[in-house]
Amino acid sequence: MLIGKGSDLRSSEITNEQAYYGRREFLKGGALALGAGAAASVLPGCVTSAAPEEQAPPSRKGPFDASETPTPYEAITTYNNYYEFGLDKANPARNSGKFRPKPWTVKIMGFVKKPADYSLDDLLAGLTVEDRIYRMRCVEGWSMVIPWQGIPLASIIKKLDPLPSAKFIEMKTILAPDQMPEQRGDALPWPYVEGLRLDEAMNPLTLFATGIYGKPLPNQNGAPLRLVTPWKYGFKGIKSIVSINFTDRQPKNTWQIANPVEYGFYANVNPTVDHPRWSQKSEKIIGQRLSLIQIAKGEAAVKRTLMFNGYGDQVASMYAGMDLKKNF
Ligand SMILES: Nc1nc2c(c(=O)[nH]1)N[C@H]1C(S)=C(S)[C@@H](COP(=O)(O)O)O[C@H]1N2
Ligand SMILES: [Mo]
Repeated sequence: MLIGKGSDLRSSEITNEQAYYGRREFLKGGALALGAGAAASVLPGCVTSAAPEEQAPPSRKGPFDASETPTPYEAITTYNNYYEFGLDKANPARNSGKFRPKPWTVKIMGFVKKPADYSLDDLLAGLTVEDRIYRMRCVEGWSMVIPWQGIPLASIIKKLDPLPSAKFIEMKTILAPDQMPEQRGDALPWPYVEGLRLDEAMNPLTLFATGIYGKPLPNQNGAPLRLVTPWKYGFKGIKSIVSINFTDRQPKNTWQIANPVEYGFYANVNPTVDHPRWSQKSEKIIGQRLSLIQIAKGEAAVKRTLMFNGYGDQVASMYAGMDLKKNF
């Protein structure tokens, strides 16, 4: 069954990944998993005789990049949570085609020296877009590995120059019921809101993403601007952001408002604190195509969930002395 997944390779996803990495090795890697004729390559001798580039992970790994194989573009852009466009994973891709991410304005307000309505271009002017391959773990128990393009939120915040009284930021998604069918219903209180402590917002891992696989962010992934905090559950990653408020009070976030027993402010990935209705000890890997080499290495479509999603070295110090069972 896992081997069979290899034959689901679609030309669209091959094209996207190829364009991103600029090399043909993905084609070869996919082909390896395809035919029964390749079965002999599970034999150890054949695995080691594979050409080096077939075994090599994608190039351009930076210090922030996860070593896991990125999830195919197809899966990242068709298996989504974006309730404004529908509650099923397939709905955001189907229902967001007419969403208009351009022109886009972001309102900056609160305890900050440069409050204003910024066009997206002005907000990001002078800042450098970076590549980051991050693990992404949804609170529902599944995960992906996503090659983002984006701007560290710290550089945006420095440019806006917060006042000393600013301790948190609160962000909002656009309210546009004419473009977002589910905002005409009451599945969640709209607009979607999220918050971070200022030090979390300034952490070098925290990104405002503008692209995936080197292409502009698709609507279903939160175009034109969405938050990425890879050590937190995916729901912190608020999409299509239209405002940032610098505040002295801990803001509430949408899932906490909707269900405070199950969802908190911090939402740090934590395998030792189970969700009231399910375990958080492991996660299903979405869209994983296993090559025979990966099968031979014992990789599986389920993995153990890591504390802080594996980013403890970069983030654990921010929570020193805190009871993470209470502050979930
Ligand atoms: N505005 C808004 N942002 C949102 C959501 C949402 O429903 N609305 N879903 C969140 C959840 S639960 C997850 S797991 C991620 C999913 O991001 P992805 O679809 O790009 O993988 O977006 C988060 N951001
Ligand atoms: Mo999620």
